[in-house]
Order: sequence, then C-alpha cells, then structure tokens
Amino acid sequence: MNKDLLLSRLWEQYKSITPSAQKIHALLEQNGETIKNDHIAIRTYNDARVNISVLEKPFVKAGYVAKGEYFFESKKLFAKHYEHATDANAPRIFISELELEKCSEDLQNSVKTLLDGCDQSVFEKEDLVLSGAVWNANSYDTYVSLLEESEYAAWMYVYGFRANHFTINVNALTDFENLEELNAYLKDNNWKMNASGGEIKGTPEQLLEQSSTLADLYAVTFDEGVKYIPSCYYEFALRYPMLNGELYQGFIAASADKIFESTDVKLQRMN
Ligand code: OOG
Ligand code: NI
Repeated sequence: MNKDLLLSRLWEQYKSITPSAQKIHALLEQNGETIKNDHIAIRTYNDARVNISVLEKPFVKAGYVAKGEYFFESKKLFAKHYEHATDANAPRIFISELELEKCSEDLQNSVKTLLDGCDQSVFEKEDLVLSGAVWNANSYDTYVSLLEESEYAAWMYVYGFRANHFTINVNALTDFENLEELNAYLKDNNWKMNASGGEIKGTPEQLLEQSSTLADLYAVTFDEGVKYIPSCYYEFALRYPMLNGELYQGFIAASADKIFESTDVKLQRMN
C-alpha cells in the first residue's frame, strides 16, 4: 500500500469512531484553514506477533524511517517515531507498545489468550494496522479487569490496530497564533480538552507544544450489553525552530505521557 492510500484509509477508519475529529476538521476548513497532519499514532502489545517491529512494516515499506525512541516507565510503554525519508510534508508516525513482561501475570495471560485465539495468519496481513481488534473483544468483564491495571491495555483490547489519533499541524493554521488561541476556540465550541498535566503540554523551550481533546465515547457492544468506551481523540501540535532554523521533529516523553491519557476512562470521570 502506498503512503497516501495507507494514511487515507487510517483517516477514514479513525473518523468513523471519532466524530469530534471529523467535526473539528470540518469546522476549521469552513473557516478557510487547510489542514495538515503533524503525526498519527498507533498502539500495540509487545508480543512478538504484533510488536512495533510488526506494526512498523507498512510504514517502512511506504518510505518511513525510524528516528526517536521513548520510554514511559510508570505506564510500562515503549515508543518509536518515524519520519518519511523523502516527503517532508508526510505526517510523522508514533508507534507505542505495552511492555507485557512488566505487567501482572493475569494481564500477560489475558493478552496471550487473545492472541493465541486468533487465526495466526492475521498477524502477517499487510493491512494488520487497519484491522482493529482482530481477537474476540466481546467481554466487558475482561475490559474492566484490564482497565484496573492499564488503561492502555484495556483500550487496545477494544479498539486494536488503527490510528489512535491524528494531529493537526498548528504551524500550518493561519487564524491561530498559538495553542492557547486554538484551545480557547475549541472550548468555546464545547469540546472538552485533556487537562492532565495542564491543557498545554511542553514549552517553547522544549520546541514542541501539544494539546488534545478528550476521546469521544463510542457505543461498544459486549456480551454484557452496550457500554460507552473512550475511542479516539484529536491532537494539536505546534513546533518551534531549533538553533539551525529547522523545526524540531521529535516528541517529548513527559508530554506524551500525559497525551496518552486522552483515552483514559479516569479522565472522562473527572470531567
Ligand atoms: C500516543 C500518545 C503520545 C504524542 O504526540 O506525544 C503522543 C497515544 O495516545 O497512543 O501521541
Ligand atoms: Ni500524538
């Protein structure tokens, strides 16, 4: 799959469960903005069948190259980011994985059971990254038990392989000077922002400022009935130039740590 097809399929899949992103995108376009994506993010478990090395494949094939690496100790996550080798306008890709060996035995067993229960050929498919939950994610009880230990593990159980968020490149907007202005506009239009660690993560000195909406609540049908589960969120990123005049290209682990929480049930409850 070429880069444009891969990215447009990820966008279609993402917006189908993230009506907020679709509406914010349309609203900004109505105001005359041209939307560019700063990056998109993918989540996974670090089991060898589906770890970062597996999920990165379609992106590497489409011309992406691995750049930065990030560790999130308390969340037991590891992540890498990718930049396109030749197209400077292509969004960066951020792929994270849950470090299963650091999790409880119960969680490890749950994830292993899920993966063992799949037709193993699904993990070889070129469009695995677009396949959502390839296992039977029909138990609310399993969701809740994963949630008690890891919001990330529980989110992955329900939503699986897909873009977890798209990110608007705020440098490319014409009507908003900074994230404060954009956040104020979004809040005026009744969107809820992720306030964990402050609405704006990062500083101009760190060369990257980010904010994000709280994930939409999506109706998921479990064996136990329909439940509203946080799906995906929209992020906004403003980059600053380095000493050589080029914009900073990487991510900031301390900020990312809080951005992950945009899908947390815990944050929805505080709202
Ligand atoms: C990724 C969170 C981190 C960023 O821009 O720092 C991130 C996720 O929620 O999967 O996207
Ligand atoms: Ni992000």
